[in-house]
This record gives sequence, C-alpha cells and structure tokens, in this order.
Amino acid sequence: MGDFEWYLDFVQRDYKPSESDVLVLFRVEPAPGFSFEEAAGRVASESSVGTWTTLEIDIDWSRIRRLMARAYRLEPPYVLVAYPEELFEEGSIPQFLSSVAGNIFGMKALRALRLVDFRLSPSLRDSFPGPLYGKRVRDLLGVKGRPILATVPKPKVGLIPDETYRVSVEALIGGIDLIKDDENLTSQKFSVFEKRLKAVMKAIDKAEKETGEKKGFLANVTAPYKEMERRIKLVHDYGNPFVMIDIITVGWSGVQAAREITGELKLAIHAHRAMHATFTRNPRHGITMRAVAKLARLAGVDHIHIGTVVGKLVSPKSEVMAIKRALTARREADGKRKLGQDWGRIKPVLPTSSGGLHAGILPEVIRILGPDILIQVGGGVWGHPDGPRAGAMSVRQSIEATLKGIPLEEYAKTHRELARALEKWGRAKPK
Ligand code: RUB
Ligand code: CA
Repeated sequence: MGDFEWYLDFVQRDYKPSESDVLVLFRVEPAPGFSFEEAAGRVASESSVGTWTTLEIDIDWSRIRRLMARAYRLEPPYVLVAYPEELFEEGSIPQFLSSVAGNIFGMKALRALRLVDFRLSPSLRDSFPGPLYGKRVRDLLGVKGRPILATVPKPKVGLIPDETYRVSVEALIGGIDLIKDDENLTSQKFSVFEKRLKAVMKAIDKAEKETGEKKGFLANVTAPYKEMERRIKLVHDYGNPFVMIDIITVGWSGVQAAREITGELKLAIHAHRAMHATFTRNPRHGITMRAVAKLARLAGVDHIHIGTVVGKLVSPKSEVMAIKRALTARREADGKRKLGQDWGRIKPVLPTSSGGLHAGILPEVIRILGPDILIQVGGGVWGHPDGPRAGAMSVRQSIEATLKGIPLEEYAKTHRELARALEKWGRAKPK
C-alpha cells in the first residue's frame, strides 16, 4: 500500500496568519492510534479543501494550495486553524458551519472535537447585518437605568388566549415590561398564534393605559419558514415591535431570512436558545455557547439567552461571562482560550438572563451581570403566593432594592410583595 494521505500537509507550524484569515480554535481529542498532529491535520483538511487521499487531477493546484486551511498552533488539546476568507461565502452562516462544524465532527480519527471560538476577517464580518437595535431596544420601551423585565406566563403551554389575556394584564400592571411566549408555545390548537397575539396586545393596551409605562410582547413566531414569515408580518400589523425566534430549532437560514424581514419592518428579535445544550453542554465535544452567541450576533438578533449562574439550568459563571463579553464587546482581545473579535459596525446584543429566577436571587444575577440586561422571570412571578401582580411587584422591588444597595430583608419590611416572595422562596437556587 502506497502513501496516499495528505493530511499532514495541512499542519504548518511556521504559518503566520494574515488579517484576512478566519481563525478557528478547536479542542481536539485524537482517537486511539492517532497522534495529535494527525488529528489536527484532518480537522484543517476536511473543513477546507482536503479529502482522505491524494488526488491525481490536472488543475491549477496553486489555487487549491492557497485555499488550504492551516493548523498552525498546536497546544494539545487545542489547535488553532487559519482559513483564507475566500473559502467562505459572504453573509452565510450555514456555509460557514458546513465548513468549520461539518464533516470534521464525525471523523473516525477523532474521539472528540469542540469548536471553542472563531474570529472572522473584517470583510467577512461586514457581510453580516448584526442587530438592528441590540441594546437600543431600551428606546422601544423607554426603560433606563435598570434591567428590562420579561415574564413567561406559566404553565408554559396550555393556557387559552382568554387566560393569557387575564394573567398578562396582572403581570404587566404589576411592573413587567414584556410578556414572553415560551419556547414550545407557537400555534397549538388551544392557543392559535393570531388569537394569542390579539389577546396579549389587548392586555398591553390596558396595562399601558393604567401604568403609563410602555409594554411589549416577545411573540414566538417559530415555525417552518413561510409560516414564520406570515407570523412576523402579523406581529407588525398588530403594532408590536418584538418577535421571538427559537434560533437553534429554526436553523440559521431561517434566522437570517427572518432578520431580513424584521429589518424591513423594524422589529427586534428575541433569540431563545432552546436545544443549544445538545451540543454546547459537553465540554469535550460540540460547539461552545460563546461561539453560538457570536453567530447570533452576526445574524442580527437583538437579545439572546446567556444563562443565570444561579438559576435552574446549567450555566457556569465563567461561561456566562464569556458569552456576555462576546455579545457586548466592541473589540475583544485574544485570551487564553478565546479569539477576540473586532466587531466594527456590528452592534452589541442585549444579554438575557432567564431560567429559575425569583425576587430572592435577582441581586446575585445583577451583581454578576450588571444592570444592562434583560431579566426573564417565569415561575418567580406566577408562583408568588399572592398571584402574578404581586409576583411582578416583588421582582420590581427586588431590582429597586438592589440598584439602591439596600439588602432585600431590609426593603421587605416596607414592601409586602417582596416579603411574601422571600417567605416562599428565600434565596433558593432552583434545580
Ligand atoms: C424560563 C424558561 C426559559 C429558560 C430557558 O422559565 O423556562 O425557557 O430561561 O433557558 P422560569 P436559558 O423563569 O419559570 O424558569 O435562558 O438558559 O436558555
Ligand atoms: Ca422555557
């Protein structure tokens, strides 16, 4: 058997990347019988121009050699790969992922592979729209100096529009800014999309009149594409400036196409990340949430879930902070296990903290993430002993106390709704 492989040609330790290269940082575990170098070469090869064997065709090989990816920094288990930007189609997240997160994840020579981070070249970056509003969604609501507050009516699915109307009025009057659909509430028979939209808009109208505050609806338009487009237009017709999309289940093509329409209609996109944990959770395999968040920023969502550290879903502090930086930095420096991106004209995204939150643990969330975030509290509003209006009030009171630097127990002496929330939950960290 002759020597038919050319994988090691893709390892070039002396390569100096240029400004126009796209860099991707991988964590690589070779399968038994393969060296780290062989595994790294395969990653660069299969994600760019290579295949399993040398080729015998008469073409312009100088072009192919130019298009090769190069694994140039090998620090087991990490490898940094440089790709010439020409390998990528402008403005296409699907094509980018088919390259750098494609076949390589299934290669027999790798036991595990994780896409840790990436940096686009300036011109590839600028081929994406980024958020329409990003942090400026605050202007849509007129909320300044405190986190924006959303709530998902619970039970998460099963309410009929009339019930959604009644409970939404309560939460909005109690002090919530945004009613949010849950990830799996779209248009089931008991809550047909347009009927629910109508109901929530009616609740918003009533609450705005009563409170003088501006309110909104993160309406989950997630659906097969044509239907999603129809729902986005409906949301606009009803005069609501927000939609919510489950960005992972809809897929990047759907998110990018939705961004074109929402851009025309001037709607903000709330990105729910349901399903991300199928590939972000295992630290040895998959794609980091930090990388997913950067893709979402490029595609142009305005808010995205980043975790809570203290809530019901897995979200370690270091990871949550890394995601937050990737979403909000104008320009990030390279770190030990991260590639900084200069974001140019691409706006920052507003981070959303959600999942198992209630009045008693909001001070910790704000201490960790700061006040420039969107906070979503579901069970912590709907499970309040005195109902959702009191639940919403308890959450606003907890935020007020935190921003004024007053301990919750102290503030609770003069704020009954907060006191009642603390009686039920204390500082419990839900699981
Ligand atoms: C919130 C909820 C959201 C999670 C998603 O409900 O279930 O879908 O935030 O997780 P509750 P993440 O407030 O009752 O827990 O935000 O980590 O993506
Ligand atoms: Ca949910």
